[in-house]
Amino acid sequence: MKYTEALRLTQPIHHARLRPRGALFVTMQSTTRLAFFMSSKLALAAIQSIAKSQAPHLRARAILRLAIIPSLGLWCAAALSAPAGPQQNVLSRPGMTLNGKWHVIVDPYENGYYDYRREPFDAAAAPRGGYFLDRKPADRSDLVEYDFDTSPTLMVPGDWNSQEDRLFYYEGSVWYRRTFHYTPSSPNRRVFVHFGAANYQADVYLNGQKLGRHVGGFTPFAFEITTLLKASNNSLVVKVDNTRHADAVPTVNTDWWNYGGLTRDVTLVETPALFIRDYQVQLAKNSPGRIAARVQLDGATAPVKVTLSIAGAGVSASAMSDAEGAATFNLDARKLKLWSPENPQLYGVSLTAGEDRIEDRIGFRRIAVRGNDILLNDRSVFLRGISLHEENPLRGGRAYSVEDARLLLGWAKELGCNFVRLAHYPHNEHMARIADELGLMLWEEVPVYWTIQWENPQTLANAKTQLTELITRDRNRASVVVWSVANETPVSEPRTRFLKELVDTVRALDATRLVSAAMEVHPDPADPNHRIVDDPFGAYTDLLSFNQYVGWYDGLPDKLPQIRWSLGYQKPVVISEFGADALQGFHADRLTRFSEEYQEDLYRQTIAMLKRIPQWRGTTPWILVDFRSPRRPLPHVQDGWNRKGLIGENGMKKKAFFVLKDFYDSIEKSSDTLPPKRP
Ligand code: GCB
Repeated sequence: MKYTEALRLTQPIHHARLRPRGALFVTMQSTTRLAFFMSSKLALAAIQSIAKSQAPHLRARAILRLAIIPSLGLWCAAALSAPAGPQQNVLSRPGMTLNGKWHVIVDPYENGYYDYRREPFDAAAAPRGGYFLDRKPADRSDLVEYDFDTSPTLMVPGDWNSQEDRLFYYEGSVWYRRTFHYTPSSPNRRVFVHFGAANYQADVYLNGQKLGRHVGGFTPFAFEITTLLKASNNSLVVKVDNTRHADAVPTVNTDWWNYGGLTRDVTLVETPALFIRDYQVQLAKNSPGRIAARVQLDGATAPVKVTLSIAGAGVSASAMSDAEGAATFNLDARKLKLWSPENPQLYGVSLTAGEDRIEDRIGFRRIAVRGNDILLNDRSVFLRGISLHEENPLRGGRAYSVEDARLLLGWAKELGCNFVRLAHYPHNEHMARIADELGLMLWEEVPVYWTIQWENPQTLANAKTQLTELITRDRNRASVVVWSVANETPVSEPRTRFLKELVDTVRALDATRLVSAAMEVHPDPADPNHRIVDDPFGAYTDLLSFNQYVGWYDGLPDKLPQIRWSLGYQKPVVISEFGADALQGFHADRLTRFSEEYQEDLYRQTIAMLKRIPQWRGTTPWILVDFRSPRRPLPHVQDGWNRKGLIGENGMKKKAFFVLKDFYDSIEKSSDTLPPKRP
């Protein structure tokens, strides 16, 4: 079965039965929510009765004493604000899609969030305003200055910039609201609302109650809504804010479009009370021929039998969960056919625990480095790659769907790639799943880009969270072979410390893949043709990856034959970027900037230059397709597009596409798993 056929989220499940709200199924979150609700109600009632019954001086003291109750409420509200932990493989769970038209209110002054004293409405024990209340006037005299029902709509998933001309450059807050009916399929089920991503900050409310906030524009998050959900007329409101901040990840300065909105799928996900929250089923790192698996349950109060089976490989085993609700497996995997670009073998994997059952399609392969080689399943491999932004130029805007993934990764296959760098932030989950199917290895990355605040602990925590959410989502994807923690960050001690913490985070979460970062090159003041890579961070990565632009930002392509390299590490070199802008269809001689001929010549000469690096083991040139960037204003040439694509915004291939394709085809013919011939 293909991955697309396995998507089961488009069909709503309607059942008439009511859900019991037994104590066992009230989660921590719902308990605190209840406490908050009760405490604020109690406090209000008490204050009203004091106000009616007591003398003024007694009144003040009594009200002061009661202030403790709403504070308890506020404490509880704070406990509500974290999203539920990450869930593995939500795409295969039953539930209901919330994709489609959502009503939106554009709110540049954040009127719907702050009162006129700039206090957030949702910080009050009983909010008196705020668009999240989704109010209607109670009668003709009632004053309500917004109305979702008559406000315009935007499609979800989708960025707002490419859907509405007036929002093309908009950076700020937009409120999204969607109403829905939903009854879980049987009693005692739990329900979560899951967001593939919202750029950059999302405040989420259901039926007027705050579920919490998520920060970070490219990773998934979910909130449990079991006890707040009604059978009909639920109002789900999300304030999405894509304002750039200096202390954020990414920071204010990037070379891509800051698309805002609910950019990925939104779904209701239904599970039994006890369910499989997370799992990692991969080959064991140090024992070839064995699978090491860990399954994490949610809602287990006693040991539970967990089974894991891979029917196609005759594997089936069970284990009891431990005190943390985790079950571990170590299984014989000698019968498995390994996943590779030539044979992207995936196996149906099923996991069961109690009433829960979840199915996945997983590939098994080994990736490692040895000396200057990258080993895929113990054979040296050359990474025939390309970089890619998450944009569909033909429709415009962020890519989000299976079809988008097939279009973009299909172009990479046409180019002869076995490897794709998903730059510069986590792309949607479909990308990794389609790459699994197509046999493309992936480099996945977090937006630690250029000038992050290296000494700000909140910025570090933010980067770690985004990295954790990405790895948790994709660590069962055979396609993912590299986690990259940064791009072109300026060398300094605080920056290296920051990045080292990210490497530690990766290794703690997933020791089976390679770690890298796109580093920089520096010139030798004594020799104009000498380039050096000696970033101290290179000591912590598995690959020596760097971006270099000799011939574009650094002289003209004629310089390329003279360039010599000093590389500070004996590691496989993967050139994470090189390239030149070219406007598709603009033809001139090879020294005319922005012509296809300039780009074509630069590719030819760069490939020849890179062949002289003995430890060269792969590259991801910049970039497969032109992409939007506000840094690129040159009229009639760029018009707001970075033109370094090998394919234009119109989907037409430029001449350089064929230069790279010829090179990749020649490697493939000589041997797919050997580096190119050294000169
Ligand atoms: C880079 C950056 C990339 C830019 C590219 C360019 O080095 O990593 O994000 O888009 O250069 O086109 O200048």
